[in-house]
Amino acid sequence: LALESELRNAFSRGEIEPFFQPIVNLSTGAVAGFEALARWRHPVRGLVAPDEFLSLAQEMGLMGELGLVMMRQAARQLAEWLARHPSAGALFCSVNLSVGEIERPHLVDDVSEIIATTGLPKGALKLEVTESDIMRDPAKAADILASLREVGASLALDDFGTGFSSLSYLARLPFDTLKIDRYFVLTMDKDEGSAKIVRSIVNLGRDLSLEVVAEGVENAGLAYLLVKDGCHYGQGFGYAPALPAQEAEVYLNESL
Ligand code: G
Ligand code: G
Ligand code: MN
Ligand code: NA
Repeated sequence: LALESELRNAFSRGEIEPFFQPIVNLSTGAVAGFEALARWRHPVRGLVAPDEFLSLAQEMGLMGELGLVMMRQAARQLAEWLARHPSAGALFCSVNLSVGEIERPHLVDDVSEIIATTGLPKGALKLEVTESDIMRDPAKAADILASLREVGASLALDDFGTGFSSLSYLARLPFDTLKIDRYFVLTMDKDEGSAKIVRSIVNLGRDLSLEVVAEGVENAGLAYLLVKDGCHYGQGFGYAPALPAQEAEVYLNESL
């Protein structure tokens, strides 16, 4: 109960902030973008990980608020980095949208306003949604995703390979990016089944003109296998975990 009222206050007090996990070009190591991951900077408990507050936020109906706070801060941070590091090229930052959030009535207006006020280039703010979230109501999701693209966001399908979306839907939805679920990546060096799934997702991405990002790249051996399979981008503890903004900027600078 105490945690509940504290979490409610955390939003108004600005205690929720994004950390940034680098997404790198696997061939060069250069940072291509970041995934923003929420952290709660609690005045007494210190940094609280999402595992400890996401389900509570869900129960309390605060996920819309979380998405908004994360998009605002991530967009503002990215705009600063783009201004300071012109050599970084078309950097992007992705934010996770939770189950049900793509159906939130004001989402498209909010995203439009955030992109306008931060002046981010088209596609720089990327929204990650999961297959299962899309498949709740595919027709409705398709409309909303198209609107999000129209207002300048790009779209990633998260945890790809774990859900049940049919390829015919995937081909019709306006995604820019497929993210290979980390389970397949983590096991691709030991399990031929995982290796085949990774390869087929990379090929699917190529056929549909989608960028493919491998999650869970925990070591150089996995990065090597991914490059051999034609996967261009990855993220994982082999590069960096989610970092506070200042450290993420140092990582960016040193990768270029
Ligand atoms: O960063 P960490 O490894 O602790 O994240 C744990 C889980 O929390 C991940 O599954 C991640 O997708 C989720 N998560 C982190 N930040 C956010 C966020 O801002 N919004 C949503 N919906 N999920 C998040
Ligand atoms: O797909 P999702 O949004 O859940 O991905 C973010 C989650 O993945 C976060 O919980 C993050 O901490 C975790 N993560 C990032 N890189 C790695 C990695 O290399 N290995 C493992 N096991 N988890 C990772
Ligand atoms: Mn994600
Ligand atoms: Na994932």
